[in-house]
Amino acid sequence: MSGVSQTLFNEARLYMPGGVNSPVRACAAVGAEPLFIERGRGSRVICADGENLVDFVLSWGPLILGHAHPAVNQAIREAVDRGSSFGAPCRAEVELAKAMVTALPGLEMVRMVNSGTEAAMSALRLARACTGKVKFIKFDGCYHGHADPFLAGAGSGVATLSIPGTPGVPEAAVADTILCPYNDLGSVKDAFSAHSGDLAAVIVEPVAGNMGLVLPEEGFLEGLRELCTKHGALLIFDEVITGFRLAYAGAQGRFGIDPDLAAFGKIIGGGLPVGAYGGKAVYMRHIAPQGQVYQAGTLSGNPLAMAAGLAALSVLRGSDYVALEQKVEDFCKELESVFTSRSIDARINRIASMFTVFFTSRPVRDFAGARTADAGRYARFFLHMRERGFFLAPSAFETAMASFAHSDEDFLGFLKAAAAFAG
Ligand code: HOZ
Repeated sequence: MSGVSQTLFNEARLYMPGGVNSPVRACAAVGAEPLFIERGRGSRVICADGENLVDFVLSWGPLILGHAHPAVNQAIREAVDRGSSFGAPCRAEVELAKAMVTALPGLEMVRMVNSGTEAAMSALRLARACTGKVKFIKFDGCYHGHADPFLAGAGSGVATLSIPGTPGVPEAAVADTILCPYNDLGSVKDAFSAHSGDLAAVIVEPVAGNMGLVLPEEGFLEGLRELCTKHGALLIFDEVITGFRLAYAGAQGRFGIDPDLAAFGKIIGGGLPVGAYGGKAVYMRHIAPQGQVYQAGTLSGNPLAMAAGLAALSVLRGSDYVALEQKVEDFCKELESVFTSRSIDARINRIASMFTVFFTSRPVRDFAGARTADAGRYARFFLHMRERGFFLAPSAFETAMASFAHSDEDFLGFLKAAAAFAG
């Protein structure tokens, strides 16, 4: 890091904890300092020092159309000319809600909020209210934002920074959080037996994206659906990452599983801060003011975020997800052979436009598996790739994102740079 970025970072540390507004971007886990990004276009970002990088972080997922997509930017410009916030209903929120309900098979009603954290937290509150039960199951290494009950066995920054326990979170706040290993249906059955009658919900990332990328094994999500139905618990899909990325119909559409509730964020805001939760009308009707479950927000349904999300979804509706997935699949196969042909232990998990390189010899199907990966080698890989013009997630416990804006040259360049790393 040099010049402008260094000056900015020094100043940032005076005024903000760690110099950042969200932990992972500090890049400490890979022995680097944060990128101060000036602008982005398509697949690339330009940093304050002039560094020009092909971006595989994409704001952690929202930018599936790439940076500064013209249709999204135009929608934001038009919206801001009409006013930035009203604290009252606007047309765009109705249109975005309708677009989401039309796209996602499990969604009958939706409530807009401002972040994925808020969405997951509110979905859990609703599940508890509807069932009259308190305990819930979450999976080790899954991340559902930073609301207190989810900060047990959490992935993302909590895993990246190896934060032990959850300082500031009272034990009582996580006492009703039952942890199970991802992809382990047996342990979920055991939890239902042990806490029979007490479980309000099972919350799961249908494809886990916060312990690196981990795919659900055959029968796992179906099994969760069956167990929830059998025991009167609600199944909550956290689709903050997978919504409109795994497919236009999300994970629920792609896997054909019908969750009771789901949380969204990222892509539905087209790059602006947003979240949403929704699901079956029979549950959503309990939200105030229709029902008694309180949840509110001054900036919820914000006209700029709604306009950006709506524009993004309009473009995505006609986009070729299958072609993008094929491109990423071909690329990942090549990438894995770049490593394995040089006797470097590497496993690449991938689906749709997401992938994670795990430097390990064993398949990664849960958080314990993700932890077997060599984080030191990942850090060296991150630094090597950044020097050659590629921005990867600065943590071994995150997911690389590709976009419709990534070109064949971007993928080929990545492979060349990775080959140089592999030696
Ligand atoms: N929780 C996000 C990653 N899964 C954001 C990380 C950050 O910005 O620090």
